[in-house]
Amino acid sequence: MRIVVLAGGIGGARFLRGLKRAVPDADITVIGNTGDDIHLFGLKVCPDLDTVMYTLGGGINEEQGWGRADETFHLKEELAAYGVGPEWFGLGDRDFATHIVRTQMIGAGYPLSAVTEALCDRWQPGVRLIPMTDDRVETHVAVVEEGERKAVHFQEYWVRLRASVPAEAIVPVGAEQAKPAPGVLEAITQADVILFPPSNPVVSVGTILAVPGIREAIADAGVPVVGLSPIVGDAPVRGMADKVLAAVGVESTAAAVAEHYGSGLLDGWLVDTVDAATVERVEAAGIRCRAVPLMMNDLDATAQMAREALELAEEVR
Ligand code: GDP
Ligand code: FO1
Ligand code: CA
Repeated sequence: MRIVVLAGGIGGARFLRGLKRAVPDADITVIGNTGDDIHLFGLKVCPDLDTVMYTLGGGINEEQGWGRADETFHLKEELAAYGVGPEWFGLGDRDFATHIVRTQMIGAGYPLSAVTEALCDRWQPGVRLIPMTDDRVETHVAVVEEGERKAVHFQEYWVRLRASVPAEAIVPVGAEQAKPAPGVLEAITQADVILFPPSNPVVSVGTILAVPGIREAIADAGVPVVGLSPIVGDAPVRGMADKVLAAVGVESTAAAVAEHYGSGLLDGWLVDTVDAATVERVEAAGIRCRAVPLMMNDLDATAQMAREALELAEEVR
């Protein structure tokens, strides 16, 4: 079975671990979000690609969900001693090596997709991880901070500001001009099923869908497209997805997220059992819906979520 998954960072990566457990023989292609990417200290950092790679490759900091296990921060401290920031972004020593290798290869002329493949040679994530595009896309957020309107990089909004200031707009800068990376459209066209994991609908899955050609290819693939809600009991399980949903005018409920994707894209939607009362609303929008446990507390529970998603895909096929 060929499965395509559109993934952000932590939610996508954890779901993928369960999916691999549920269907060990599946051929899984992950289309990764690169809108979170940021250039720091002359290096290109790809948080969501790295979160997927480290999580599936066994190098992730499990408690934190991002960054490397067994990490130290000597380099960051030395940079700070020179007064070189940003101090609000925690790049560790082990993680730095990834960004150095990536930046060196890009400088030598390799596209990000080839670089990602090379990095995955070390980590062996057990899936094919492709960035959504080789072109530069950076999500920026229009905020009002201390009465002043300005645009900040998504990482500054998310990590420094903790999404605590009002976001007026979220713009994947460069997306309109970006082309899907080699292999992205081919994987979608050849897929037997397409899954949206419980990733952020705006700044993870939404950014991937903003690359011209990807949304259209998914809608036209003619195979089941099934998503799992990142919103449980009217709030994100982790993080601040409610803030970015508000910025695009979508309420933080499992049903509203399904409607936001729409029946033109989504055939099936899983909500958590606590949201069972919304199943009817989602189905009224033309999307087949089931309520099942959606908390990724351990690998067994996550694998069961993946099985439920694949079962729903068979129902709507
Ligand atoms: P990020 O890039 O690291 O923010 O990760 P993603 O975009 O892939 O996923 C973020 C989303 O994962 C958040 O909106 C969370 O609500 C969701 N999430 C995290 N853990 C769980 C879980 O156990 N169950 C569900 N349903 N969603 C989760
Ligand atoms: N998230 C944080 O909340 N604080 C950090 O200092 C931080 C550093 C960081 C470094 C490398 C990396 O791959 C991810 C990192 N993240 C950090 C997570 C990252 O900001 C994620 O993109 C967002 O949490 C949302 O997707
Ligand atoms: Ca992300």
